[in-house]
Amino acid sequence: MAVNGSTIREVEVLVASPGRTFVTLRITTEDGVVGLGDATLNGRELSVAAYLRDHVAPMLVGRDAHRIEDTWQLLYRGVYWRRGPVTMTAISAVDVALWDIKARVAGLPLYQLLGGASRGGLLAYAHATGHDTPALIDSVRQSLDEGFRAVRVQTAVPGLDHVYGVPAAPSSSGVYDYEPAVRGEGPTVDDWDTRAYLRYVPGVFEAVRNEFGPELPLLHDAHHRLTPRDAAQLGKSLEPFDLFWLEDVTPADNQEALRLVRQHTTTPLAIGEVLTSVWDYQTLIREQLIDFVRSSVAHAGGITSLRRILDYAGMYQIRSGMHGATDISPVGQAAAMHLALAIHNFGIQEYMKHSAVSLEAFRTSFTFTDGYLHPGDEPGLGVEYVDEVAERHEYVRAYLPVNRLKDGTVHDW
Ligand code: GCO
Ligand code: MG
Repeated sequence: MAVNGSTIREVEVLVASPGRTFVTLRITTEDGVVGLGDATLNGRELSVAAYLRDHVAPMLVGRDAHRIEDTWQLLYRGVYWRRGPVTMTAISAVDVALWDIKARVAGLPLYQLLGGASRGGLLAYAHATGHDTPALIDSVRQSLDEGFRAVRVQTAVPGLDHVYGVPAAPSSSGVYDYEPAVRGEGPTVDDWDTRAYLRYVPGVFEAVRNEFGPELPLLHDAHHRLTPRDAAQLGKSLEPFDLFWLEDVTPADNQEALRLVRQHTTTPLAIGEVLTSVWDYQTLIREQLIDFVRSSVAHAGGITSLRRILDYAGMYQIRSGMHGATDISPVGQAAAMHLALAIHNFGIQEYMKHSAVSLEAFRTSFTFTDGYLHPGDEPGLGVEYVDEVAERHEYVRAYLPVNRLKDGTVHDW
């Protein structure tokens, strides 16, 4: 292949833990144009790093960086083995880095190449949490004070010591400290009891609604823990509190589980942060079993592939709600914002702010104003990787918690 300015010269896999672990792909062309992609898969980071370093990088050097679709198909179809989070995260990183390069070469912010802005900004939602209802109400108020106009509400459950979305210790910060995943030799253990949860949660939403009135969009994440019947009960019991969405009610493995939930409740359903391709959504979208697609640009095959999922969803009035927890790096968050600004069927954007140290390692140019995100108008994604800072934060292994029932049985986390 003849070498020209857009030929890929170098592919680097950067692993560092500035505040939490991020894997970043950096692709450089012969002309010295640099593109970044987020390759972070929380708790399994080094698998993606090895996949990229050992198998993908050697294939990319010498290719034309502008051939994004062809590269996507090569990495997806060309390996024979299909899908899976490690493969799809690796493909995502390459895809996003190539879009970053193309936009930088064009001298345009990426959203311009995706069709231009369809709106002025992206309604973002915050995470609020508390050990008890007064603490939770304080946490919601804090989010509103920071400018948010939509809030996800997670609560402790009496009788359970450690629950997803709630700080491990009653702390004044109100920040959920399982993000990042816990560093150590193995996973910490959360507790679970579905009946206790189903009894308690509706009262919490009643208190939050009473405090903040009918307008504020409220969201909740059930984090894959319920059976279809339990999920239907939860959806029904939350109907009076008019949720913006109820997320991940059942494990996403079985798409058909959502049929029963849908038949019994009008509470809007969001699903998919662990889904990685359009095939994972086939039944969910075609049968209109969900209202929001939760996949991230970082795990569902990049801009190219998530756009395919969202275009398909748009045919059924299903909107975006891209995953934006802190395990999506600032590169992945920026990519989500460019895509979200350009598509027609945008719904809402999760925005969990990164720590100060993470943001020293990734210089971003996106903005958050009066509850709305905007990716900014720098060429490309608008994110710079600061090697000197990242290199000071060596990789530290970390695990997401596991979940167990009272009798010790492993449950979905
Ligand atoms: C969310 C998510 C996260 C995940 C985390 C796992 O809705 O933001 O559920 O909190 O638990 O991204 O890596
Ligand atoms: Mg979630």
